[in-house]
Amino acid sequence: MKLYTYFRSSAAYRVRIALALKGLDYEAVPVHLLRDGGEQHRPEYRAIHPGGLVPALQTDGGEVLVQSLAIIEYLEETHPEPPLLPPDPLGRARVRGLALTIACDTHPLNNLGVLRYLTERLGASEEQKLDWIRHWIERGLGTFERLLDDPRTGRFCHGDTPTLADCCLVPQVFNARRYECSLEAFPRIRAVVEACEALPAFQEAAPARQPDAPQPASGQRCHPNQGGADRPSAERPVVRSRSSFFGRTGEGEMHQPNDEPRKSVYYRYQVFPPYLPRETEARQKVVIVGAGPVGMTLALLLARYRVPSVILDSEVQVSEGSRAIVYTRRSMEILQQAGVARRIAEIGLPWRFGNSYYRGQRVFRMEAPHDEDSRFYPMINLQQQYLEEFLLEEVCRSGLVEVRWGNRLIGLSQCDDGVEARIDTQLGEYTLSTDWLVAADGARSSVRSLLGLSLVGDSYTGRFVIADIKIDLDLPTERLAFFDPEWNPGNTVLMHRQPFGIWRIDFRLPEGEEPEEALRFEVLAARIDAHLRMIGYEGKSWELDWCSVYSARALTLEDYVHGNVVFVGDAAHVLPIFGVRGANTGFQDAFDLAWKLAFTLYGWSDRSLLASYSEERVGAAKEIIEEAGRSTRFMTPPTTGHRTMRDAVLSLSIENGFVGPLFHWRTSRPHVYAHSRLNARDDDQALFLEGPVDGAPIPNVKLGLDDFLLDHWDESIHLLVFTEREALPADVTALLQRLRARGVPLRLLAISLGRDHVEGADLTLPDPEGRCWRKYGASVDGATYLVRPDQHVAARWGNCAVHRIAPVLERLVNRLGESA
Ligand SMILES: Cc1cc2nc3c(=O)[nH]c(=O)nc-3n(C[C@H](O)[C@H](O)[C@H](O)COP(=O)(O)OP(=O)(O)OC[C@H]3O[C@@H](n4cnc5c(N)ncnc54)[C@H](O)[C@@H]3O)c2cc1C
Ligand SMILES: N[C@@H](CCC(=O)N[C@@H](CS)C(=O)NCC(=O)O)C(=O)O
Repeated sequence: MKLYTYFRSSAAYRVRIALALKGLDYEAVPVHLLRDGGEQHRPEYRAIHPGGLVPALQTDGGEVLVQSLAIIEYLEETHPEPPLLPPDPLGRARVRGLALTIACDTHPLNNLGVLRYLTERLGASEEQKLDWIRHWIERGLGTFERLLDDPRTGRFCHGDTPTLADCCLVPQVFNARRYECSLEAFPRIRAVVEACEALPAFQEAAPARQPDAPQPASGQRCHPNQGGADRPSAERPVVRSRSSFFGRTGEGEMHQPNDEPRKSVYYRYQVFPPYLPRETEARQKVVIVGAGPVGMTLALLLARYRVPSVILDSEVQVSEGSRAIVYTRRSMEILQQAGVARRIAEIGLPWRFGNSYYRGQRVFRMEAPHDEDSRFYPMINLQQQYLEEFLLEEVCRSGLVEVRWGNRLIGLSQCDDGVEARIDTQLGEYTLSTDWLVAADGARSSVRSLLGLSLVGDSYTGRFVIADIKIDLDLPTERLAFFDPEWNPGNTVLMHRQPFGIWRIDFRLPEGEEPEEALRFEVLAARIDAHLRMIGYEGKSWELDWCSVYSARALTLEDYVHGNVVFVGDAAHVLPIFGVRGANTGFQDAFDLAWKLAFTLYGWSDRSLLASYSEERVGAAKEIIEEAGRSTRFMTPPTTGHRTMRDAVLSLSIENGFVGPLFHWRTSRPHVYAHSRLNARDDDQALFLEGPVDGAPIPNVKLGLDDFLLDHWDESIHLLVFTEREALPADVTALLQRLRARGVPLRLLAISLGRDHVEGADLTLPDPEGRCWRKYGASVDGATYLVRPDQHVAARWGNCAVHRIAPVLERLVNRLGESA
């Protein structure tokens, strides 16, 4: 017998299980479903299976059978032992019913041809495709789980021996794991699958055991994580042929990113070629999974320490749709360090006012603080694709970061001192070893699933439509919020201007409405027209660029460091976008992590520095979750009580201006690491009436025309000394010199009212008007701030004394302590 098969085909997998259970020998002929557009479509194969699908079974007499279930029934009739169907008609009907729940109602919806139609013909994004896959698998397995709630279920689906139903269930669960569906809700399925997987027949039939399955390119296996590396193989290969139907041995090509440029009315997407290494590679220092805003920012911040990194991204182009459009001043300060702030400022739209309307009347006008010490506006609007493009340009310029497009992380295993990652590309699979792996792979993080980690927090019931339209509106760049608008009573509508004539309109889906319905063009257009009518632009023509449905979630991992895997950005936390928290929070993660990871890699500090990253950033996420919960409840009151309260605040505010601030939700702001383990125990907080406290980010100060304090910042730990003396204390400069000799980046900045040069300082910043002195509350000569590379204060003192500075420096560079 010949079985036309493909290692990952779950229909072929069913037949392989049946053949193995019955102990039948056969020749496997691999048909590669992806290579060159799919070998199953070639005329030679169509002559065997006119539908161009696997499996097909050729009997010894030359007959060709198609359809996995028909093939298994044929095997059952020709080789009745052991039976795969029960002896009684009712039992047989039950087993066939279970099998068909998978084979008819679940699997076909996720077939390769269907998925390609979705993305290539209907324009579904990769994310929508994944959503689709998971939806149908979870629905199908849900039905199966309920059907297993039956006294006839035994160790296996029906009784205590495997049947046709088990032959179908196990491959479907393989698919479910592959697409990271949660099996949490299916305890009966899990128990049955566990029993099946313990049997040699099921092990032999598994995809990883097939000769056409890709062999890892290099590296040693460590401890495979669930869903990660292949199972160890036992001997007794049933499948004999390694050569493909078309004469080539198979290398994996499963991951198929969408390589059609995404559609947009204003942005031209560039498609990058997928990457596969030609030969075994040396171990990397840092592998970052995800070329989103946070992954690329981290790579650039690491490059400042000469730490090279490899970024993997499953896609071959930048973000679909505008997504994050509002960046805060703090983000710009961080992006300035990454080298892209100027680019963003060139085309971004800065703003600082927000207007809230209730039933047609303006009830509150918010003004974000902005003064001459601000290099950047409180907010700047720019579509995420541009931000990613600018980051990518800088990444390429850095010469230290390699971006590998079309590289999807599918497995990982950790050893004591590193991580081994398995990567799937359309050109094949390979393995990459690294000292550290950073998960920046977004809200649906594969790394999180591979490590079996769960997020904690809240998900809110409200779902929101986000639509970007191109329209010419003569409105200023300000945030507009419309509470209880007449066309959408009880809900909230937000509007934001973006560059290139694009406006985002963001509103809540009516209760009970499905996202598909809300995104149907006619439905969406009617709502956009109604909104334009309400704000006085009736009949104005517009063009839709992108739309999506978003649900508010406020979730975080409890710990961001797991062995040598570190989480950042949306992979670490998923936050509501009200108050522009998504990407903006991620930049702060990256800034906190970059120096700590670099210091650990260089051996200047031990892992406790990374523990401080987790503590500080989990603390920040939890604070945001608390605040965001309030904003979200205001925007989308979850109960009648919340709605009554909110409406009361809104109506009162029409008459009483003081009420307005009550409902102004807080926007993203930098977190103060007040309880950081890195902060000084011995400082002089009380001596400072002004200025940033321990753990706070330092404020910017204008020093001259187009010259600000933070423009002078670099990757170092900084000692800011406010002094009028000729020279800095010699023992302090000597201490820094000793650490610098070991490579630690340290800088001494003197801020002087009258001097251009202070001896011992790496840089003297003249502050003739005393603006900087005042802002930092420096009231005595020698006032000193010890500031971490991420611009957060570690300590401040009224004098510049080596015995006070040394212990705090030791917290930051704790493996060089003695020599300091
Ligand atoms: C509709 C919408 C509107 C938003 N508006 C705002 C806003 O106004 N302001 C704001 O701050 N935030 C906003 N956000 C959130 C913002 O887009 C995210 O917070 C931000 O993109 C997170 O960046 P990230 O780099 O952590 O993850 P992502 O941008 O999600 O990047 C993750 C990357 O990882 C890749 N990846 C995923 N899995 C794998 C894998 N297995 N192997 C390899 N690569 C993988 C993905 O292809 C992707 O490129 C919005 C989000 C949405 C959906
Ligand atoms: N109902 C069929 C399904 C066969 C099928 O969908 N096979 C998939 C692999 S699991 C296939 O060949 N897909 C190729 C394609 O869609 O181009 C069976 O059970 O045999």
